[in-house]
Amino acid sequence: MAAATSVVVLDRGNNTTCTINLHGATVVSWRVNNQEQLFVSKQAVFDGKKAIRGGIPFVFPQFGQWTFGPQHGFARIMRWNLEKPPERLPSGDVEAIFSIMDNDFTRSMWNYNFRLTYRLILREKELHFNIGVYNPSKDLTFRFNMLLHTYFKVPDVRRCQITGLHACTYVDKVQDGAVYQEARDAVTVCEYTDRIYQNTPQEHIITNVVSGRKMRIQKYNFPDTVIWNPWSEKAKEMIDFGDDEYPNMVCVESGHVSSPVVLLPGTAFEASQILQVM
Ligand code: TA6
Repeated sequence: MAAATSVVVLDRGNNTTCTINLHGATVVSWRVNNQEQLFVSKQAVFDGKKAIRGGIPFVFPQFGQWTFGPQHGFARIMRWNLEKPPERLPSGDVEAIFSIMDNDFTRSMWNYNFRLTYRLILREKELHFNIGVYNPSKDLTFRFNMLLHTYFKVPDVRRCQITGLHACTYVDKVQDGAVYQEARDAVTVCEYTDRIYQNTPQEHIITNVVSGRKMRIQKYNFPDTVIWNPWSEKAKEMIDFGDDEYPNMVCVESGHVSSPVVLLPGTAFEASQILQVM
């Protein structure tokens, strides 16, 4: 019996593709005119157990440490269903839909019924993410975090500027969770950085990504933005991250993490993100 495929490829032509590993529905490649936009560590592990170190891991139902289960929740270490295989739309764009729902594994940590659908649309220079979380219960409310843990590939993170964070309050996990307000119009990353910016604008621009281009991030119902780079000291501590890889990545993560989504019985939550190469 052939092994069930674990990789789904959206091919729009013109060397514009998006590759998703069903382990965690992790987007592991997004190529625009054959230019890779995402960082995946050379030491990433694809054993179907550990989260993939790079691309776009899907963080749900918990961001960060979790009493009931693994850090960043279970979605990024589950095998997802391919709800709708890649289909070319009349526009020429290509879409696919992935999903997970509760099972013995998830209920052993988080005893709620849920349905989660994750629609990806590959456009000429954009990647669209549309997410729906549904609470099928008749009487139980559940709370969750959700975040797209995007690792952008960059020639040198020290030359990147990230806009759209000015005056935002942030929790600095490098300073034991101390809270500050961002004074800069454009944030640069030149040291170990791990910050949760709260109630951020819907748009960020990252400069000097691949080929010196800009990356535009638009997000809806993701009120927070996490900025992370492990720098040399934390890079050395990660077995699935090369000691010399930190200059070539920056995580700019759209999420709903400072406060949980509260999902009442019979209701749904929707969030979306658009990444655009400019
Ligand atoms: O998004 C930033 C962060 O929460 C950091 O604190 C760091 O833990 C990173 O995620 C990676 O977490 P992981 O569990 O994938 O090693």
